[in-house]
Amino acid sequence: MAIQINQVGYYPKGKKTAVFTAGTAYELCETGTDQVAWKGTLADRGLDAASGDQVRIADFTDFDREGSYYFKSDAGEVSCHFEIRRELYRDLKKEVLKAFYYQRCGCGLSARYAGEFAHACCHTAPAAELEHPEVKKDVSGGWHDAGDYGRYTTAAATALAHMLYAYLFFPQEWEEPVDIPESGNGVADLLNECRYELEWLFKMQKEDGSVYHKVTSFNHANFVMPEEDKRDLYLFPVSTVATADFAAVMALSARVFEKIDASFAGRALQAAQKAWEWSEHHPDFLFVSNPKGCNTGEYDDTCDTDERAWAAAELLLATGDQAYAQPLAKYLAGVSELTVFGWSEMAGFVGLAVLSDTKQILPEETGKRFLHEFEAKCADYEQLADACGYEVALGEDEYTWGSNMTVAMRAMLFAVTDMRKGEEKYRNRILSQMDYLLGKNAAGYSYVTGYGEHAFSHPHNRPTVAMGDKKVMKGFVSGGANSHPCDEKAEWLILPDTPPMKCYLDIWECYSLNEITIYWNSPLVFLTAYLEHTQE
Ligand code: G3I
Ligand code: 9MR
Ligand code: ZN
Repeated sequence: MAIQINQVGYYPKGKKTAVFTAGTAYELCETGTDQVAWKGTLADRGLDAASGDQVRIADFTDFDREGSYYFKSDAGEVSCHFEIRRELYRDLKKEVLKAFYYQRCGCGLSARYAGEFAHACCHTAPAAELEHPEVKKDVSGGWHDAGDYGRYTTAAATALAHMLYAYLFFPQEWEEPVDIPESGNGVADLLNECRYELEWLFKMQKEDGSVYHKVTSFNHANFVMPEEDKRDLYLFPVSTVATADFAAVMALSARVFEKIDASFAGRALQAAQKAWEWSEHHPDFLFVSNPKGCNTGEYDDTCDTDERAWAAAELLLATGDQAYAQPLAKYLAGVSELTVFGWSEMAGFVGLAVLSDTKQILPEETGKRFLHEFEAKCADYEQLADACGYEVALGEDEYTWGSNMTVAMRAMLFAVTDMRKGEEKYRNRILSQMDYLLGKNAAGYSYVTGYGEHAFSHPHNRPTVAMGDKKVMKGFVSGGANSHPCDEKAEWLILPDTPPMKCYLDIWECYSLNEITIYWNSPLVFLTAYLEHTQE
């Protein structure tokens, strides 16, 4: 394929571009009638390093008539079909959220809600502490992290944060039900789904306030349905990152649920404070690597200052108690990267806390520092995107495991900066990042299952594989291109000089390219809500 587009489509208003790798002129044709609705010449961008492609751009921003279309080029190429319409991401927004329901652990998925992907109840046996196996605990519930069946605290906190802030900022976007068992209970399904995870997260806290880093089997399950995975479950040692994350996300939940369910909010705040107390009594970084032979996700980290800062900020907002201001300042002083919203670097969430601080409880200088950093980093990413033929804000050396999340996080950064600045250029940058994720990339795939004519459909996902790798649930985001593949199949199939953006295969065995995970979906929960909310 030589014409790469956002396979879902484009909003009528806002930037619209497509990438051609051959030809000099293009026509935009109406699906069905084949009539030419718009035409233009291609702007030659030359050789693009990240993709190795000769890139020519069709800029059809000025064409704003709603409908279904496809492109033709004078080189004889034809593109996938796509739409131009308002409410472009209304469906996608619901589906990327529904994906979390499919990840639920500790319950059965009924045919009523999961259709052909229904399955029986899984992973309900008590888990044993790895270091003291005689200590057993019920930690059932929550979401399977990814294509594996592990449940990891820091990954959970990350996904929850993207989702809970998406509710705090855009509550109106979550009025439509997504068809989960709780739908219709008077609470937004986004919060219903988050609560399913939060109820599990409570169980991950020990009596003393600290929080286990993860609960997994010692080795990953075979490619069986979750209910057939009977391996023993282990609670891995507590870590300071997990405990601070827990404090932060529970305090955030207390704020979000305050007016919805005061008693749940109270429980969350109490748990957050208990985790905070433990953290403050354990100032040294604590994280225990996987013991020999264990291959489940590590979510290794080297610094907990960003997590502690986020916890302080959220506790300050949840309680209004200025006692948290001093630790907030102390931890923030030790953080250099303020613009990332991922599972290892989290200080960006302090910036989201700042944005949600309508009563101006947080120190003014904290707000100023974040706004300044956000703007400055956006300027860097604008340059990166301009340097790339596909207009994605990713450096050539940044196509690593989960590169799609890096793209989505940068789009989030543009979004939150736009919330403060209200400049059209930011919105256009977000649109371009979405374009990349939904097909305007050199691999030619939409990286969301079920969205786009050429969407990836063989995720590294145990239930999908166990069901025969024939049908796939909609709304899951792939990790994406990775120029340092580290699974056997991809190492074998990706040739050494493949350009980074093309280091992708829609093959289920390739877990370092094509797995799915909760915190690659959750940024799209945020972004679709943002874009729907701000559309003209
Ligand atoms: O940041 C470095 C960069 O400096 C370096 O040049 C580059 C070269 O390899 O690597 C970059 O780090 C990579 C990091 O992800 C950030 O992208 C590591 O190599 C890479 O190994 C690491 O991958 C993580 C992977 O686990 C292995 O630890 C992914 O981020 C993370 O999303 C993934 O998470 C897994 C869980 O362990 C288990 N459950 C599924 C989940 C998703 O695949
Ligand atoms: O399937 C596992 C995937 O979900 C994880 O992200 C990945 C990293 O923890 O590990 C995968 O499991 C592989 C294991 O690490 C090594 N042997 C092959 C396993 C899958 O085929
Ligand atoms: Zn399970």
